[in-house]
Amino acid sequence: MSVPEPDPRPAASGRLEAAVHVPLLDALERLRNRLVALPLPLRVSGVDAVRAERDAVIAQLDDYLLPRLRAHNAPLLVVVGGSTGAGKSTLVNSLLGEVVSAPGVLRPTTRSPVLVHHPLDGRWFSTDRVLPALARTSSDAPAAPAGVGRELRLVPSATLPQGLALLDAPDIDSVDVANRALAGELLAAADLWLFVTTAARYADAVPWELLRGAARRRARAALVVDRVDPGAEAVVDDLRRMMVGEGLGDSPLFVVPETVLVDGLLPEPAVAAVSRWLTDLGADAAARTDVALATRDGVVDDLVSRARGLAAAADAQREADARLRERVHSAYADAAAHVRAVTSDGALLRGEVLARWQDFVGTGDLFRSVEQGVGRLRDSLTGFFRGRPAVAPGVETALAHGLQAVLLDAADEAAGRAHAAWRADPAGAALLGGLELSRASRGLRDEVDRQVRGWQADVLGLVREQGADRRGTARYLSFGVNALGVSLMVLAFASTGGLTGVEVGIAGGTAVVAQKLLEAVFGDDAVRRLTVEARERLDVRVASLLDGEAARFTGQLDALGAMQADGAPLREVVDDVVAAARAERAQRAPVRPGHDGDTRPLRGAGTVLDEAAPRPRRGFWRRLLGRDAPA
Ligand SMILES: Nc1nc2c(ncn2[C@@H]2O[C@H](COP(=O)(O)OP(=O)(O)OP(=O)(O)O)[C@@H](O)[C@H]2O)c(=O)[nH]1
Ligand SMILES: [Mg+2]
Repeated sequence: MSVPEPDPRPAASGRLEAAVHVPLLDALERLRNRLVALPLPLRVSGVDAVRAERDAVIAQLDDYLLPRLRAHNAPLLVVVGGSTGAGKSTLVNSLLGEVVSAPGVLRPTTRSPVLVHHPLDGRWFSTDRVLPALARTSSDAPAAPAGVGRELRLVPSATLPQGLALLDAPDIDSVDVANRALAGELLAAADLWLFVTTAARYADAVPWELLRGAARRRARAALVVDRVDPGAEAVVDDLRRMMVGEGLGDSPLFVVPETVLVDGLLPEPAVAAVSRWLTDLGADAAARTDVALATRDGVVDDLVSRARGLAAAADAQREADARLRERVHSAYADAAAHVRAVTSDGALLRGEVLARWQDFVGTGDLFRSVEQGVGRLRDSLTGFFRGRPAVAPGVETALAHGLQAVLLDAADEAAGRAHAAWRADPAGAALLGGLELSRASRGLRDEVDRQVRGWQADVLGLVREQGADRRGTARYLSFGVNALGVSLMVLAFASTGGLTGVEVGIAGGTAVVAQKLLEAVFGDDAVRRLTVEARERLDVRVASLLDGEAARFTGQLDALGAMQADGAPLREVVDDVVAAARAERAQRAPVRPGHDGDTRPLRGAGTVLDEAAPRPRRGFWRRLLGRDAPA
């Protein structure tokens, strides 16, 4: 794909901006379309996880990445997340100095996320630009503790610097599944995580699973450990060790001591460090952009590898489809081969058929004539048939019954095998429910009947056609089309690969008489050709019967369309994303230090920002941005 020149939109006022990068946006939009259309219909093992992963990747694109790429200079979204009751809502309220999100003793308290933004930033969040799946409410009153989920409450607050928004999320380890899922979505939409835990719960498994995920994709995060009793430094040290061990050694860690709440709020000094840090961030557009870009890059890289995994899952769907089809194909191909064998090696010419054939042609004289040569046979045949009924209904019926039984057995056997193979395969087993596929279809007996009669009519037709120019000959007339037709049927059941049973030494006298009879009328060459033709007509009808039976299985796959699943086009788009992301990173303006924007302090941050001169960044902030880090 040719990558169009990016739209650089030079950064205004000399500061770094996350300019809209058209090729990257375009590639990610195409990635989204591909993912939405990705067929994952078969229940191959692990497909639930794959489907959830596809949804999560799409959500990450919709909730976070595409909105960020479509609009540069959007406020930085800081999502406050963590365990239930860790004090997230209390922290947000305390930072703002007012109760915007109802804290509570009933767990989980926060169900509807609360997004606090500067009044001038409201428009960034009132549209469905970010988190489009959440309905907006904007009541000024704190939400009822057990408010309805799936909505985002917007609260303007001039306490917050412009360019920075705080989102109080539901708990990540909720007993409430919907709450937990929503918390995950919100964290995925964050530019920055403010992760709240407590001295009692900092080692819990669920939060660490999320934090590890954040570290893996280099999402920016800061941790707050709440309710730390005096003298509990060991807890803080242990947490710091865990952070280093899990790849979050560069993330700031804030310690909030255990204190008595005043009007539900933490006292100012307790939140001063967090507050200062956020205020700094709000005041520094370049730093905000830095954080936003770092998280965005991590998400792009993460999506690239996840999309590759989904491409592999699409291939696995197609492979499963092919595997299931192959099982059906092999069961029915074996059935067809079995029918072909049984209907050509003379096996059908025993028992009832033989008895009826002998009723018809008799024994003794005719067989002796065969041994004595064709000339004698012709004479005896002519004599033999003269005065006999021109029909041979017994043989025809016995042949029909024999053929029907063979076909029904073969169809049952194939259905049983295909069914068993599918049942042993999770992707196949899921398709069998409610369908009666373990045996031949109910209507098959009638259909077999129809086809067998059809074939017998075909054979009579062949004889009639062949006899057309000999219609006048005495022999044709004396034997009659039925006797010749039945003889051709008999011969067809003792012939394979263009050779008659007589030539390959099977089927004994039954077929020999039939063959001699036909040769006496039509000649050797014509009989050979007629036999091949009769066999082919039979094979075609058998194939169509068995195809119809197999289609009961393959039709299930056709309906799902996993055959079209293909990871290749998705991988192509992923490659485009990689190329566009590389181009976008290469043309970024160098990071320029400096402050601008809203410099009003958050509550508790006053003492520091009241200084006239720009204050050097805190050590943890440098670490957060990865600057001044030891090589
Ligand atoms: N003493 C004291 N109580 C606190 C502190 N932080 C929170 N609390 C109380 O702990 C309880 C839970 O606090 P919330 O702020 O609702 O916790 P949350 O993390 O928002 O909880 P969910 O919304 O359920 O996830 C409330 O009763 C708070 O008043 C603190 O630092 N000190
Ligand atoms: Mg809460």
